[in-house]
Order: sequence, then C-alpha cells, then structure tokens
Amino acid sequence: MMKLFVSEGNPHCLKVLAALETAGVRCDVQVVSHEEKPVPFLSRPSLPALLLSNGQHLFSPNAICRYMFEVSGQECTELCNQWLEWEATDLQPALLQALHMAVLQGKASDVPKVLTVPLSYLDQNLNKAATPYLTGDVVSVADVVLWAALHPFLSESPLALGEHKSVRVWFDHVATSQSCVSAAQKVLQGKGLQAMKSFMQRQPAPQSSQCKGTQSCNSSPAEDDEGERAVSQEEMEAAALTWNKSLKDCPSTTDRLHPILPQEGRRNILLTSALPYVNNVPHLGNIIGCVLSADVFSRYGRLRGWNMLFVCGTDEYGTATENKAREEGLTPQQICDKYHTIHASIYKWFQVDFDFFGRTTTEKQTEIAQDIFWRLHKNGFLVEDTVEQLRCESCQRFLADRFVEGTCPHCNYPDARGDQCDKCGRLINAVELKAPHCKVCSQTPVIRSSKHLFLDLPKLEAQLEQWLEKSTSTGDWTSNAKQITRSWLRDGLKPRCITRDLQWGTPVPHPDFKEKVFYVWFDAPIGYVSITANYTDKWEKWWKNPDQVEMYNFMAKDNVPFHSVVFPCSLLGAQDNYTLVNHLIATEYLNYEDTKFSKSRGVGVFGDMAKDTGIPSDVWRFYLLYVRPEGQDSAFSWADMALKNNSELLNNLGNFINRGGMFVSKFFDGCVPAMELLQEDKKLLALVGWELQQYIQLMDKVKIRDALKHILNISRHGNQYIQVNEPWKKIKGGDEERQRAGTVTGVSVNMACLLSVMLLPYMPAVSQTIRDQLNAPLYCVNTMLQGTGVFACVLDVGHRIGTVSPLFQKLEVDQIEALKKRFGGQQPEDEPPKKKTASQSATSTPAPGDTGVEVTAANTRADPEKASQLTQAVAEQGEKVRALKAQKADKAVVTAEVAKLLDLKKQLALAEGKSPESAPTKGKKK
Ligand code: B3M
Ligand code: ZN
Repeated sequence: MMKLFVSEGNPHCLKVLAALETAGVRCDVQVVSHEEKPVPFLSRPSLPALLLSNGQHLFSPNAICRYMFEVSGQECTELCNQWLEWEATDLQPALLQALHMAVLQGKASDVPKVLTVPLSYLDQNLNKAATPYLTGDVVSVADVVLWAALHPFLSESPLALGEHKSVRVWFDHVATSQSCVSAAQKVLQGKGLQAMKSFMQRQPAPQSSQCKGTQSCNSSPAEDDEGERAVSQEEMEAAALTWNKSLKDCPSTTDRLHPILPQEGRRNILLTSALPYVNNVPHLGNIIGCVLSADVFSRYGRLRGWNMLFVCGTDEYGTATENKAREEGLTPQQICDKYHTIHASIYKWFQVDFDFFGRTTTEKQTEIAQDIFWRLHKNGFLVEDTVEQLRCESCQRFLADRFVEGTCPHCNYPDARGDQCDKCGRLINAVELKAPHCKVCSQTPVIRSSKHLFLDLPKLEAQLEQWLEKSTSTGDWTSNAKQITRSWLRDGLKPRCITRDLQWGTPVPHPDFKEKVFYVWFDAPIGYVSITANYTDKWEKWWKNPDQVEMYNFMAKDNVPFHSVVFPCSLLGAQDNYTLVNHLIATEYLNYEDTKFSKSRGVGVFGDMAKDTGIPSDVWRFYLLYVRPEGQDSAFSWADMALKNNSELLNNLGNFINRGGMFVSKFFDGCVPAMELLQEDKKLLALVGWELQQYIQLMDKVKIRDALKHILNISRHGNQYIQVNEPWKKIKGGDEERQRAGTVTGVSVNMACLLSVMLLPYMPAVSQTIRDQLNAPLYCVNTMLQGTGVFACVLDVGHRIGTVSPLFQKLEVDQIEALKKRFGGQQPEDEPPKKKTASQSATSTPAPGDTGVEVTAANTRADPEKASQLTQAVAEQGEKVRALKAQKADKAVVTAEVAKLLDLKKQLALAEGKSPESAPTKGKKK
C-alpha cells in the first residue's frame, strides 16, 4: 500500500491530506516530525512525501494531490492543471510571505497587502466562471489544493479577504466537505495559524523575488533579506570544489557569424519579438513587452551556448498606416520609411541587439504570404462569403469598424463605435449602427456588399488542438498565453476573414479578389518568415525545420490569439512542414504611474524621449526589467525608479563591485591576493552558487524579472560579507589578519566578475565596464554553459585588474520630480485608472475619451513639493535600515526603523496623489 508521510503544522500537508480524503484513496498515513527525510536522496527534510508501492517517491505537494485524484479515476483537466500551476508559482510565494509575517513577525495586519493580488485574480476568475467550483460543477483537485493553501488565512477571520466575495462563497462551499474539515483538524489541531510556528521557523525567509508586482510588494530589499538560507556541509564542500574548476577550456560563446543557421547537435532557437506597428513611436510598455524582453533572453541564450537567431521588424501594412499618412500628409510608404528609422534608432539606443531588424513591406513578404495563401487555397482551407460593409463615398473607402460611429442599436447611446458600445458594452456589427457617420469626414456611409475570403478555422481545429496539446505541455507558455488560447478554443473557432478592401497591404493574388489586400493579422506574422528570408536565403533552414528548431515568440498578451491560433492554423493548413511556436511568452501590461500611457494626453515616456532624460540606457533597461509585467500588470513610477537606482544599483550592486575592486587596487597593488578558504567563505560560495542556480532555472523558464532579483541577492550577500569581515581593518593587522583581508578581497572580486556575467543580459554596457575594470579574461562568460552554472575562481592570485571607478550615479529627487512633471502622469481625478483596454496596444487610434483631457496640477490631489521631500526621506530611511541590518543591529531597533520606513512610504504614496488603497498601508482593509 502507498504510504504518506506528513507532519503537523505543515501547510503543505494540509493539502495532501485533504486531497487524500476527498479522493477517497486508501493509503497508510504516518505523522512524523518536521525533520524527517522520507525521500532518501533529498538532503533536506521533505514533507509531505508519498511512497508509492513501486518504491518511487512523490514529494511535490501538488503532484501528490494530483496523483491521489488520478488514482481514484479523476483525471486532472487542462484547466485544473492551470490552477495547480498558478497555485505553485503565483499564490504560494505570496502565501509564504504572508505566513512569515503573520506567524513569525506578528504582523497579521500586513497580510492583506501581500494577498490582495492573488485573491483578486482568483475572485475575478470565479466571477467569470460562474460555477460553484473552480473547474466546473464538481469539486476537483484544484479546489482542494487552493482551499488548503488559503485555509490558514481564510478559515480564521475575514482577514485578508477584503471584498473578494466570490472567493468567500467558493471557500465556504469547499470548506463544508467533511474531508476538508478532518484534514484541517489533523494538521492544525485546532490551533489555527499558530500551529504552523515551528514549521515556519525552519523555513528560509521569503526572498524578495517571491514577491511579485510592485503593488503588492512595496518593501525595499532591506525589509526582505532577514533570515538566511541554511547551507549544508555537503553544499559548502561542493561549492569549494566548483570554485577550483577552470572555465578556460569551454568553447567560446561570444562569436556570432552571420548568417546564423541551425547546426546539427546544438540547441537551435529561433527567437521573435512581436513586430511593432510602424505608425507610432513605441512607449515603455511596448518596449518591455516584446523587444527588450526578447533581447534579454537572446543575450542569455548565447551565454548558455545556444545557437540563436533573433529577428524582428516593423509591422507596416494596414488602415492604421493609411490613416497616419493622411494625418501627416505623407504617403504610406513615406510614413513607413520615416517610422521604421525611428523604431530602429530607439531600439539601438536601448541596446536591443537583433540579429536582423527588417520590415513587412518587402517583396519577400508578398512572395511568402502569397505562397501560403495559395497553399491554403489548394488544400481547401479557404472559404468565400459575402460581407456587408460600410463605405464612405466622400473618403472613397470602406470603413474599418473603428472608423465609424453612430447610435447604438441596443441602448441608443449616440456615440457608439463600429465594433462596440461603450455604454452598454455590447458588441456591434458596424452595419447595424443607427445614423452611422464616418469618423474622418462625418459623412453618412453607405452599405455595400463585398466578397471576401475566410480562413476555415473550424476545419483546422482538430489539427490545431493536437498541436497545441503538445506545444503547451512540452514548451514554456506563460499562463496568460495558455489561458487566452484556451478561452478562444472553448468558445469554438469561427472562420476568419483574411481579406480587406484597402490599398496598403499585401495584394491578394486570386483573380476574383484583385482589388483586395490581406488583413494585417493574416499578413503580419508571416512577417517573421519574410524578415528571416531577407536576412538569409537559407531561411527555410529555420522556418521549415521543426525537428531541429525551437521557436520562442515574445509579445504582449493582446497578441496571443494571433500567435497561438490564427498563425499556427495558417501554417498548419499550408502543409509545408513549417516551424511552429514552441514557447509563447506573453507579458501583462505596464501602466504609467497610476494611469495608462497615452500619446494624445502626452502622458508617459515614449521610446525616443528616454535618452533625453540623461539617464543611461542600462539604467532604463534595469528598471523596466525590474518591473517587467511578468504574471501581472505592473507600473512604471519615477519615484520608484529613483529609489531602485539609488538603493539597488548604487548602494547594493555598484557599491559591492566597487568595494572589491578598490581593495585590490588600494591594498594589493592591483593584483588579486592569495585566497585561503575558511568555512565562512565556503558558505558564501555555496550561497552564491545557489543564487546562480536559481537565476539559471528562472531564466531558462523566461522568468526574467524574477531572475534579476537573484543577481541583487548575490551583491547583498557580498556586502554583508565585506561588512562582517572588515578587510580595511584587517589589512592593518598581523599576518593572519592580512591573509584574511586577502581572501575576502579575492572572493569579492570574483563575485563581481560573476555578477558582470549574470548582468550581461540586463545591462550589457555596465557588464562590459565591470569586466574591463577587472580586466577579466574573455572566458569568464563561460560560467553558464553547464547545467546549473559554475561559480569558479576566474581572477586567480596574481591577476592584475584594471582601473576601478563607480558604476552608477545617484538620481536626485529634484531631477526625478522635474522629469515626472515633464512627462505627465498625474492622474486627472475624474478618470479612474483603467486597465487592459484595447487602447493600450500600440495603435494610433485615439480611444474614446482619450482626447482633450488636459492634465493640470489643479485636478490632482498630489503634492509634488511634499512628495519630493518624502522621496528623499524614504531613500534615507531605507539606507538607514539597510545599514542597521548589515551591522546585525538589535532586532527591535530594526523593526522600529522599518516601521518608520513603511509609514514614510505611505505618506509618500499619498503625496503622489495615489489613492490610499494603493499605498502600502498597514492592515488597511479595502
Ligand atoms: N503589430 C501588434 C502589436 O505591436 C502587432 C504585432 C504583430 S506581430 C506579428 O501589438
Ligand atoms: Zn468619410
């Protein structure tokens, strides 16, 4: 019989017991102490654990739960898996932090702050689903797992729940099951949260990387780094062995010979970033959403030794371009030429290192799009239909939905758009609008019918699903990508029109459709292919080679269905052995301060303005990647950028790297001293090795924002190490002390060298500067070629370093305030922050209500004067807290100073005109 090992007061054990009882599986349950290691090959305690009858072990709580249900004949559906994944990657980190606060720090009132984001997410989904359980009408493993995870908080009091009514209803519903009641009794013994104290005391303190989203986690790193990971003796010895490895003999990862083509025996990666619309200057949200994220991954992949081709280009066809041309009095071609150059120079400034940056208006595009079209036609995947459309005779063109307005046929709202009514929210077919008028000239359009071609998605659906099943289960798809795709399929696919009555597009080659062009969303993804074809004649080695090539597509989430459904269907239907996406990486949205980026209101930072701020490109990259909307929306904030620059870059990272180098120059004549590793040093090597490993694991999964936090953890460890060992004092002591100063200095510069490599994908220029300052050998970049990475001594005794100088500059409060004023971003009172509306994607069409709103200081509640003083105070207090911690000051003193810091932050948020809800208040319930 199976044997399940659990311990009391362990929140993960609650899950598995509840699953066991709900599934009704027979199993021998053994309650053991927290220290038990039932899984022999794990060096740490690993509870819960399930010993299967074949002698194998399961030790991931969710895997155990799933297994229980499967044994009882209840297969885990795709949706169910999604929830389990969300629970493990999004909810757990927040819960751990919440448990840490509530159980160990006695700060139960802070719990809502960390749980709001996941609870809102859960609430929204429950609302949407409108079923009693997460995945339908019957309880599934997802319900049990989530219920158990939330039980410690939700069972006690309305604590943490805020206004999440649907969560409450669902939770109470699940909680009535006898299985759950009895599992909770077994694990918590009626002691509630306090039952977990002894378990929590054995856990490492939650890492800052575990807190996602700026809204939910406003704490500075100083507040997160309490407590230390325990390092075992084996780990220390292993780290010391690794330290002596040589990176010299690894193959060099730096050379890139064009054209890059797939190679036998290597991991060949075709990497694309969504093709930005040419008719606009991209804003920071556009930049982080695709090109910058893809650039980081491409630089990282090269450090890993993968053979990568990174292509992108401007998306140039379509109505939006025609309109921009009309607006600026240029031809569409002139608009494309002008803005293509603007885009290219912006990305160059941001150091986005494409292998090729092309465009969609090329002959190759016509050739390849028409070829795919004819293949679809020949294979019977195109259908014809007649469509009624509005045509404006005075403008002499058919009107795209966005270019007509009229009265809503449902609610009589006079300003409804051609696709949707903003009053009643219903979708509208443009021809149904009452009293329609052209948005450009206000004339009344006429109805004309016209023949169009449709891609027969229903006919391709089965094939698509089969491919999706494989791609999503073997590749890395972000959870939003999977979810969006699933909801498209759930609603059933309908034929999609791929032709348009426009001039500016790829011509449809079929004689019956001579006047028409391809619809942009049919045409644009083919741009990836044609851009590659403009890069190399051998493009088919990338694009018709799915066995040898893996494809990553980076984009913002509104682009997902076109990449996961429509484009794959075009390629599948073409039946030409096309390479399809293996990994679909979609970001959420980046807001600007508390509002949206808005070109028409002049709010936000646009790509061409970033360089005028005087802030270096690397710092921009760093901050955008630090707040990358990974897993949830996030916001760009000037005050936060200054804070992160001053605390993380200047005081943490830059300070550490500079100190190591300065010691070598000042105390050891510029040559790396001899190092003799003590236990303490080995422990540090192990800690650093662990951070490196985390970084690699996260980066391999494209968790770019999370991985960055591990770089900063390393320099934090380093600063603490220097602080504790005080080499500047020891150098003046006796032989043994001087020896010690040497070891600490030597280890520190080697850490600096490692940091430069880990930073390379994020801050390429700074990375190079560090390596120049250290005079580091070229092969130091080989540190990530193997498995989980190698932290080895590459700057050996006697190595002469270069000239060391500071890497970062402080961002002053007045400087930041001035920038903030210049770029807007204080929110007019009458317009609540809107999220995720279509106008957030880069289109030149103003969203209704997006025009004419003057942003003046008068209609905000913000107090810039006070905010600037407070920003300064927050930065200073943050430094104070960090210094106290580095000195290992008395806990009570630290706690008091942290409380002051949080209070200052709250005041700052208010002074910035943010609603008190969004301020990191303590225990404030919404
Ligand atoms: N130009 C939309 C966007 O930038 C579109 C992407 C095309 S990718 C083939 O959001
Ligand atoms: Zn008109």
